[in-house]
Amino acid sequence: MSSEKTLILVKPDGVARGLVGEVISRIEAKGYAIDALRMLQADRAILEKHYAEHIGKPFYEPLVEFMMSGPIVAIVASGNRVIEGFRSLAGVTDPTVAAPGTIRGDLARDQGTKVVQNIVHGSDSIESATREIEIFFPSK
Ligand code: DAT
Ligand code: MG
Repeated sequence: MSSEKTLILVKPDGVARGLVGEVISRIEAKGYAIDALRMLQADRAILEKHYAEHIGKPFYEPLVEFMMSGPIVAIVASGNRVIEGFRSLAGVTDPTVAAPGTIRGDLARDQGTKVVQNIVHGSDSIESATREIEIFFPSK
């Protein structure tokens, strides 16, 4: 059985604060494999695809602007139930209430911005993971 894959992004706040290694360490410490990794400056076209589900929401434009504000790191991680497992490692969307012990709970807080800045993205389903991996790693 081929193992499940997920798309993880270290967002511009995570890269700017020097937390790339911390995020990778938590993925590896949990026991997931890093299959692919690249640093990039995302453009609007790639983000419109990635965040298509959020088009029209009040935080959509701030989200796209934030994600273009600096380099990001895209990671494909794999392992049984990695999609659910990484979402658990990341914690809930709002870092103020994300549980201590999670990436968002330990490393992020409300910055008073229009979009929540919360260090990482993780795919939320097998369908999302397949779609998102193709966006950031077109050959995989
Ligand atoms: P998640 O990243 O936990 O899957 P999401 O897909 O609902 O959350 O939203 C994508 C990102 O947009 C999220 O990480 C932070 C931001 N965001 C979500 N809901 C928001 C809101 N109500 N106000 C401001 N930013 C929001
Ligand atoms: Mg999401």
